[in-house]
This record gives sequence, structure tokens and C-alpha cells, in this order.
Amino acid sequence: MVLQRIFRAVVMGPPGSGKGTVSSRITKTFGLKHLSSGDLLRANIESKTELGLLMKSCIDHGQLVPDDVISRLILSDLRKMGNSSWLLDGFPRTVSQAEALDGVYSVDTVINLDVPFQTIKERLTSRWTHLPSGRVYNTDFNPPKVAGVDDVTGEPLVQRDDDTPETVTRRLKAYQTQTEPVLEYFRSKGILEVFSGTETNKIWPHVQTFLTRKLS
Ligand code: G5P
Ligand code: MG
Repeated sequence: MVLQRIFRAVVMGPPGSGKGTVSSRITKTFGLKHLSSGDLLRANIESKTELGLLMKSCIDHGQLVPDDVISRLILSDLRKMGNSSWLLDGFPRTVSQAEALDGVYSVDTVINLDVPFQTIKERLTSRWTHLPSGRVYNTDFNPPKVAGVDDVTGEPLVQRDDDTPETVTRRLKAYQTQTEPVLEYFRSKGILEVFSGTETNKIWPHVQTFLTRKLS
């Protein structure tokens, strides 16, 4: 689909709710650029930037990184995208981040993936990631063609350091206390759209129909 106007969207949802999976389907179908705050932080860790090294222990412990750090990083990348249509995944995650984004851009829609916590815990321990691209696999749901290897580049897949059961529990707690208030923030602006379910393949057709309507 070729977009007729600039469109700016946010994907929200608890850790492991399928933000990355749904984002890649949205970008493929609708041609938006995808920016994931988690991928951006992991890329900094991987290439051992000063910022990456500083943020690593925060992320490995399942805590959010400071608002000013992530807001600066994301807003600077968005600036480089100029007049493109984009989809943000994992940002904003606090009301202060939402206000920082709001101060610069007008967001058209916020897609919230409402997936039960029990479903999430089972998924994350079987996730495998290609760090350079952010492509995600799951040994049950969408396994790579060859075990342990990225389909596109043939490079090795890794398990994220923050996908241990204890850290997942901490990430879910941080989501409840710090990120759930952001849903209210966007609901009060009338741009929040909630998609509930336990399977991405069942949620996705609803997201696709919603965006097709919104963009036509
Ligand atoms: P991230 O990287 O933003 P999270 O915790 O928000 O991390 P995560 O873990 O990346 O979110 P996701 O993108 O929502 O999850 O989900 P996904 O990767 O698509 O799917 C999860 C797994 O389930 C995959 O293996 C996928 O294949 C599988 N799956 C998907 N659908 C299904 C299904 O229907 N069935 C089954 N069986 N499996 C399925 O943030 C990481 C850290 O970075 C920092 C924080 O420390 C954070 O903890 N950070 C920030 N800190 C402050 N502010 C911000 N804005 C920050 N952003 C990141
Ligand atoms: Mg993700």
C-alpha cells in the first residue's frame, strides 16, 4: 500500500505481547518505517557505545532506562527520518516520554496489544533474536528455517539476557506501574485502539483491517 499522507503510529503492549512481530507485519504491509527503542538500546550494547554500556545493567535487571536518555535517543532518530511515516515500538513507556513525544510530533494512532501476562511468560523463554536486525523467532510459534540461525543473513541467533523468568517478572511489574498510565494518557486524547487476544495470528487481521480503514 502506498501512503497518501504522513502517518505516525505507536505500538504498545506488555513485554512479549508481540510488538516486534506485529510491527514487522505493519511495516511490510503499509510501508511505514519501524523504530524500536529496545532494538536501538541493544544495538548500542552490541557495538559497545558508552551509552550502551551504561544502560546494559538497567536492561538486564528489567528496569526502564532513564526518561531523558531514551527520549533524546528516539527524538534524534525521528528527526533523521524527516517527513517519513513511522511506527514507534516500545516508546513512549512513561507519561513523561509521552509528553516529550507529544511536544514535537502529533501521533495519529496508538495500537495497544492487550495480551495476558501468563501467555507472555511462556513465550519469552522460547524467543530467539537476530540482534543486528531485531528479527525475532520462537521455537514453537515461528521457528527459524535452521535452528539457531537467522533466515535472512545466516548469522547466529541469541537469547536476550533479559528473557530469564525472574527478569520477565520484573519487566511486567515495571510495565504495570510505569507504562499502563500511558494508555490512559492516549485514551484521553481519543487515539488509543485496543486489540485483545492470546495469539498474534488472530490479533493481526484486526490490526490490518483497522489500519487499512484508517489509511484509505
Ligand atoms: P523492549 O525491547 O522494548 P519489551 O519488553 O517491551 O522489550 P519485547 O520483549 O521486545 O518487549 P515484543 O516486541 O512485544 O516483546 O514481542 P515479540 O518479540 O514480537 O514477541 C515475543 C516472543 O513471542 C517472540 O519470540 C515471538 O516470536 C513470540 N510470539 C509472538 N506472537 C506469538 C504467538 O501468537 N504465539 C506464540 N507462541 N509466540 C508468539 O525493551 C527491552 C528493555 O529496554 C529498555 C527497558 O529496560 C526494557 O526492559 N527500554 C526502555 N526503557 C525506558 N523507556 C523506553 N521507552 C524503553 N524501551 C526499551
Ligand atoms: Mg520487541
